[in-house]
Amino acid sequence: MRVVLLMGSDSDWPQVEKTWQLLKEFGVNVAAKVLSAHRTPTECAQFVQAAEGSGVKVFIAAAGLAAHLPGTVAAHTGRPVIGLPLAVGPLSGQDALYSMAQMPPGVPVATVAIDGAVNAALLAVAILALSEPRLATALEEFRRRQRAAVLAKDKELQIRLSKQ
Ligand code: RP5
Repeated sequence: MRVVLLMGSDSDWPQVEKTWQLLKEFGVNVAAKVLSAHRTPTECAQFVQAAEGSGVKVFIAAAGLAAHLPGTVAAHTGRPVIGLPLAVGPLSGQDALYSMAQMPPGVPVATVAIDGAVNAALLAVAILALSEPRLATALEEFRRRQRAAVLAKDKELQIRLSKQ
């Protein structure tokens, strides 16, 4: 297993499913797990340490509200931790974003946008791609298709405008 996708609650799954799907599309071996920094602190620490020992390269931790999951994961591993703040509750994810982004010096969390499920997966792939040429090639291909899609949309727009 190369990546672990942790979430603070099973209620988070609809917002993190895209991360899971995209990692699968890249052929990344990923496991998903519900663990809470607050509700299962002991299990969280044990799981992260065991995962690091079994060769997990990157952790993605998604949570909403006072989202301490990525910070807790980062406290227990030196491997890269990607924080995915979720739009949950009255503050719509701003609380989770600040919790993840404002880590104290010494324990970094690479925080993506609120509900940034796609970029969480792409960042994990980019980290793995540093040592896996197959993923580097796949990432280049992803960018190539993305570029082609934007250029095609612009072409369609120009055609529509030229008819007005
Ligand atoms: C956070 O609290 C979870 O990540 C979730 O986003 C939020 C609410 O969890 P539930 O009450 O739905 O289990 O820890």
